[in-house]
Amino acid sequence: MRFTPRRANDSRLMAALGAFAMFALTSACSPSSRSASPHPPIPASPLEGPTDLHATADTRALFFNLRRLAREHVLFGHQDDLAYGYDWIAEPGRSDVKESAGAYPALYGWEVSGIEKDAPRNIDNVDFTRMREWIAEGYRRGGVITISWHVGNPLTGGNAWDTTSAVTTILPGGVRHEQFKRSLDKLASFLAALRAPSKLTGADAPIPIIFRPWHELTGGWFWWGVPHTKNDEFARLWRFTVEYLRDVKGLHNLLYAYAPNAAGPTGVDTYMSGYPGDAYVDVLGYDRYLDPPVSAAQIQSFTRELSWVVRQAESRGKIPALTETGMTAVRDSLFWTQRLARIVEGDSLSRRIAYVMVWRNANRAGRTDEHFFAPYRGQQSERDFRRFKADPLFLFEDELPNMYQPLPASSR
Ligand code: BMA
Repeated sequence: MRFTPRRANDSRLMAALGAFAMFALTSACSPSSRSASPHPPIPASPLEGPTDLHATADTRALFFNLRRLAREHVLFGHQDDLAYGYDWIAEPGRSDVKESAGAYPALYGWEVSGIEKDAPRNIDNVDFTRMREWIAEGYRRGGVITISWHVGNPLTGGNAWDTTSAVTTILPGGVRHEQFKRSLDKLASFLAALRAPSKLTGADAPIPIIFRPWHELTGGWFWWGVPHTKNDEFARLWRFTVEYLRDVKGLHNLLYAYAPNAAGPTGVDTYMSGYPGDAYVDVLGYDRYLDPPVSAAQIQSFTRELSWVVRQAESRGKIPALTETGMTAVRDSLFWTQRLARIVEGDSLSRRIAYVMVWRNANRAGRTDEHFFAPYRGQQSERDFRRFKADPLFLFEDELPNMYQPLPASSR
């Protein structure tokens, strides 16, 4: 693992490096970090801000605002919210969340699978040029942007769900390493093109992005999942990805979200199995979905898992988040207040996640299944969703403070 300081004379950097090196030495070899016991060692001293010591001012402000706001509020997010909905596609201004709750989501999720193949549209048929416009639109209104990457299998050319082991081949020295760097080059070009007037200066600047690569690593359904890797290949892939985008491509508008899925009896048994180290992660995320009927026991276990993630994040100076959740087709008219809100508000720790994002509302045309995770106008949970919106814990876009306004050091 290589972490080359970019400014050797930065005493703050050297202090962080010293702490990190001490933590890395004490934990990298310890069985707990490798066997990923639910309570891995807590670092000597959390990094004090974003992992990128050269993050843009807007990106640094977003980091500190998310971490600070998490003590009192949870941003509500939705995937592909501006691009399409249950019964519309690419209609200006439309949003199923806005049309059912009365406001846009506070956080917008986008997916860039296909960018690595120079495709004009992503895996869900969203045009990349339009996506850049929608990302800028949400940012201009003050929203927060997060991006995932269901990148195709680099060895077989298959999709993300082709679980032919491939991580070894794209690491330095692997047969597809040069190809992988080209994929990262294309991703970097897209991310670098996400620009808008800075919320701070008004000058054209990169839009801060919470980048969530290699997600659901503790599951076996993606080729990058830890079950398809050996030793610390996943952590090495994560560190290479961060160092290449940051240090080679010069991207300083990214916060990196590490997002395992629920796995094992406690849900978080293997959470740290791919953990690359505190110097490479800004957000500790968690992906878990719900199927009806949701039992009280499921609500309680989900609350316990979120509390664990919050405790880990806060002890490391990171941002905790429920990075993907929801119930397919929301087949529960009280899902929002009686299930999701109950899970998040279940105890004093679980409610301190910074955001919760539900997955996309696939357009029903051409589908035989109902694949949506937020209500649309007239959907059975719409009324309950409005009650959820009224819950002061949860913030939609119309309730957001300026997430890009620098916080004084005293209140970070
Ligand atoms: C999955 C499903 C797929 C989609 C993929 C990437 O959860 O929604 O339909 O292609 O995410 O967005």
